[in-house]
Amino acid sequence: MSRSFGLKWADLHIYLVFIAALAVSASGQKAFSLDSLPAENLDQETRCGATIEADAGTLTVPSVGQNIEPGSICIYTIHLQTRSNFRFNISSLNVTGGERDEDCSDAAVRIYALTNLVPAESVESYTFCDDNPPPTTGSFFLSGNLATVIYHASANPSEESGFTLNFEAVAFQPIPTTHESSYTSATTGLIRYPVEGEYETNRVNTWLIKTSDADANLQLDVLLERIDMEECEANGNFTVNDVCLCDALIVYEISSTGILEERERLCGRSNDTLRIEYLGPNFIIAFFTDHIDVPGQGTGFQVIYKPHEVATTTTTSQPSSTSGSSTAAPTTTTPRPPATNYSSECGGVLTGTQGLIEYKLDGSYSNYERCLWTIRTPYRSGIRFQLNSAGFEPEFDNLQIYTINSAGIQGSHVFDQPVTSPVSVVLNGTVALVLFQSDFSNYGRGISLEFSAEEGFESGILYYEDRNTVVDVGDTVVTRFPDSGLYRNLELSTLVYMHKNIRAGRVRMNITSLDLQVGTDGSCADKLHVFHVNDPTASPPNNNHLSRYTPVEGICQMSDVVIPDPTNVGQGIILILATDEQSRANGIEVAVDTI
Ligand SMILES: [Ca+2]
Ligand SMILES: [Ca+2]
Repeated sequence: MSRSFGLKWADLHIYLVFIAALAVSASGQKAFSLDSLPAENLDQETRCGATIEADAGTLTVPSVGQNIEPGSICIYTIHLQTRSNFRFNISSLNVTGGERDEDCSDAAVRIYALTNLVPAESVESYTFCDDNPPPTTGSFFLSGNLATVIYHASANPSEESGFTLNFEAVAFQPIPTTHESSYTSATTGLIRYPVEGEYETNRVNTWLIKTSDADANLQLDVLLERIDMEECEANGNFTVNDVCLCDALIVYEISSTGILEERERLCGRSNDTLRIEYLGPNFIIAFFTDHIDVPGQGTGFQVIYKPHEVATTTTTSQPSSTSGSSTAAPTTTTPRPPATNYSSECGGVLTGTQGLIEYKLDGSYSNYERCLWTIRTPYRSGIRFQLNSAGFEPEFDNLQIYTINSAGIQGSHVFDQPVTSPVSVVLNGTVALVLFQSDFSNYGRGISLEFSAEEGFESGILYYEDRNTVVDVGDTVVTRFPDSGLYRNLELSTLVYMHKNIRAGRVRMNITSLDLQVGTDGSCADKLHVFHVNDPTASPPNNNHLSRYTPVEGICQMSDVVIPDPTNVGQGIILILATDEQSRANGIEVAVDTI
């Protein structure tokens, strides 16, 4: 059984659940330990950073038991909650590269004020290390209510390396600013703020994107779109240079040595897409709004980021560097992507902008195989599938690809011929099911199938989760979806249950709970689609093993199902949950076993 969770952070509200573990009351004080942060998709070992929302606290780096990679960086954002202006003191500091290092270039703790109220070149900041220590008097101060603390770990750390930073808000007058913050290490993402309607005034929101946790060498492309926010000019009293003093979106890049640099500052309105290429792997997006409650302030912005795509170099000529060599045309070697993008198993979830399935590539498949992989290219609107090789029995054994949308199956393609040189197809969709099936006789070599996301983006889906479960004889799998709480708006999620061995039986499903939003006209506003994997009833060759079980319009409440349901049976069962942009409910619970 394999199971995978998708990115689920596009709306920062989801992260407030995580942050609740850190949040303290306005006057409370708490030590922040990374251990108290719930696991995201990443081991604590590799994660180094957090968002902190409090008026006072202590940041200890590393936290107990934490192992910080030499030379890596850790990033924290601190949002004061009710008062502004920071008082800091550093109660312990052991930050040194070993050599004399007055400019702290080998290792450092850096603190920056993040604000739209001063120009980029005037931002307040501090840099400390052993050879440039904090003031001996203890305290030092920083304006505003938002700071970022960046730790550049030494490449040659000692056991004592690290620091302890205490902070508190010192302004006397409380300020009624609402803060929200989020942290992610996902290498691809979409931030739309607000998800719908107009943003609220008097807020500071940050998104800390630290993809170096996943890959320190990433370069990112960041697209800023749908910019629609208040600019001071609209109120008349400001010069052009001051227009971003009211509401503003700022993109801060953080270098591999922990130096923060403002890359973009935007306000006003634009339908153009602003593209930042080759951004480093770590950045902060900060959105500031002022206290002026002007109706119609704007619908916010959208940010899409992804690894920079290197243009594919297609070698068409003989290799030029091999003198005297008589090799044939160069063979393309496909580097193996990370594990989430790669499968050599019979089925699973692959997520990423590209990936590879190699199934029984060096041997033969068997008769009666059924393998189903779920492929997700997050927030992208098309997927290219390239079959590099396959030794199918023509027509009777094949690879069936189906893309999914809120209506069910969106597009499909069947590869049913042996392949020795790559063939490819592009299908519209952001998620696909890939079914390999072999019939009762005659088999051949396995398959190598690559996928890669196309250029376009799918912005109609904000949330997803894909699960893919292999059910063996005697297993009973009970799934509640979502695990807890309500499902999301604009969600498109998939649940797949495949029988491990179709010669040994089939899977059976009972829907034990179904609570999705019903529209005012009684139709399903949010819907569940069920498909079965079964042999077609038509004469072979058979290239469509998926059949719809639920009505075309989907199902959404218990009156739409029967229990027990003796006909909800197949070699595999596929559930698709598709929700609209508003009103959420509890979701589904199903019990799956074998017969
Ligand atoms: Ca066959
Ligand atoms: Ca809904």
